[in-house]
Amino acid sequence: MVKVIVSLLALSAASGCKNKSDSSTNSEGEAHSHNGKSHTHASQKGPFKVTVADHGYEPGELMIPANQPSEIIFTRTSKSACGEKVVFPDLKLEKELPLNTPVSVNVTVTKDKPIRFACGMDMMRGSIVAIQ
Ligand SMILES: [Cu+2]
Repeated sequence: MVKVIVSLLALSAASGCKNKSDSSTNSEGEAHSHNGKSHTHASQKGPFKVTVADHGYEPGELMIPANQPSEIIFTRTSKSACGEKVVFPDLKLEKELPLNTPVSVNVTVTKDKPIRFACGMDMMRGSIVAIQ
């Protein structure tokens, strides 16, 4: 239980960090730079979406930028009870996914360590991997 609380605090800190970087760049929301080099396309910015469909997670492998907090929005469109919960074993995090209701999760992925997720029964599985 303590670990779950710690994870939630970490998520809050992550979103706070995102807000801080937004204000420090003082951009219009389009420009994006790391170390002065602009290289990230608009399509690589969050939020990123995962649909929980009858056949599983779509996409099953989600590519997001490495080393920065990103918002992932899960929406369950399948009426099957299988997808009612999404579990992130690496993050010690679980989220309930009400039908057709977007649920957001903030994660930071590193290149060497994809973040796995699965349904509550560990039947459907997906992962979040880092792109450059
Ligand atoms: Cu399941």
